[in-house]
Amino acid sequence: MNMRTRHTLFLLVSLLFLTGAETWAQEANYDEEKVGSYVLPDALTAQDGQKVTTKRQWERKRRPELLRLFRDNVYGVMPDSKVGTSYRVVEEADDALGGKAVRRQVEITFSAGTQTRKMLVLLYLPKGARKCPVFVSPNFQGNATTTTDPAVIASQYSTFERGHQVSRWSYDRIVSSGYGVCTFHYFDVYPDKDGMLGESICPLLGISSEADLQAGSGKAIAAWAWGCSRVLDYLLTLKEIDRKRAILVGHSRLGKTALWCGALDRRFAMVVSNNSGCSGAALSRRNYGETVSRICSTFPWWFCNQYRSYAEAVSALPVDQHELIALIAPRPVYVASAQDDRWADPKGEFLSLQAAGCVYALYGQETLQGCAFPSVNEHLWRGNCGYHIRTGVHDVTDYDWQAYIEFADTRLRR
Ligand code: GTR
Repeated sequence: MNMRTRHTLFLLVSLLFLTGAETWAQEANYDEEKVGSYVLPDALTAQDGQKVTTKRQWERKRRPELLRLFRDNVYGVMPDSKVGTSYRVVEEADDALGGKAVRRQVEITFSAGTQTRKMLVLLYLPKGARKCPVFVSPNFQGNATTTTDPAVIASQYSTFERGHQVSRWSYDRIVSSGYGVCTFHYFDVYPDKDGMLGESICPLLGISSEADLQAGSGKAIAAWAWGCSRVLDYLLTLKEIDRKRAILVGHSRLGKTALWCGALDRRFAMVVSNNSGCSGAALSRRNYGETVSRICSTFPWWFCNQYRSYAEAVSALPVDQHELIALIAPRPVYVASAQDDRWADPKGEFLSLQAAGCVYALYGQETLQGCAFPSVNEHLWRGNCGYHIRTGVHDVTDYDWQAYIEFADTRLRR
């Protein structure tokens, strides 16, 4: 095939793809009138019908039950198998971010038998930090895309140029506010493409192919969540970090990941979902924007296999996403939406956080129950539940980081 034919073919394929994407977008419902009615599962009614009225009943019975239901029907988990872990500081300097920060880059090596896998962690700490709070947030395109800092090493699977997503990372503001911040490329754990199970961390944990998956086995989201917990293991070895103030932040698919990881790993003292949308913060039963049906057909490798069985029967799901947020209670949780990110259903994200309130109330906290949907760029914070919808598109901005810092400042006291 000559160059010209190739080029024409490429244009044709792109056109087909774009028309396809448009059809999907047209099919998505953006009309509030057409959302239809739905009944959410009650976070405070156990499967055997028992009503949960105390935090003890929640913690002893309903919480573990919901964790199992999310594991078996939505995300799955990584097997418990032991992997060897070693840390190697590959680069360190104390003059980063204009002299404000210590930069440390650490290679984590996981091993099982003869297999190994490496993860590269980038950490900025306020200079002289002792027991500082820390944000943990995986990135989409590789560590070097989060900054223009020339010393940051490119992540192994990244093909993007340095600084490509710099606008999403308010490192200066974070460090100036007294917080550490730590990131890693999510591909280091599980490359975000179909058919990558065998090329992910999973083989080290005993899952090399689809045939090894069992009920409750997770794939990409579960693996990314596992990765966030392993980074936290490392951070907890550092004297500069306050082990009681680690905050997990994730955007979009990594916001879904943050919520699931925060539910599983209670060492994260606060969890932030930035524009996580369908199968993240947004209620699945609301037919608005992206749906379970759509997400299961586009991204089947994100979820446990059982999730697909609800694609055309969302009302049969034994859970909805407000219960995922409730699994974070009583810890601070922040859900952020963006006005033009209709695909993620901002209202569904808000309603979900609001509905999680009944569990926060068991802990005697104020909640968003009864609050009206806020105006854009207004902070709606009650007790440990924080929400905003900012102007703009699906993204992470300095506005968002500023809110997360302020929320953490007021909720996570030393
Ligand atoms: C979209 C997907 C969303 C969201 C987003 C992202 O294509 O439909 O669920 O996760 O990707 O991660 O940016």
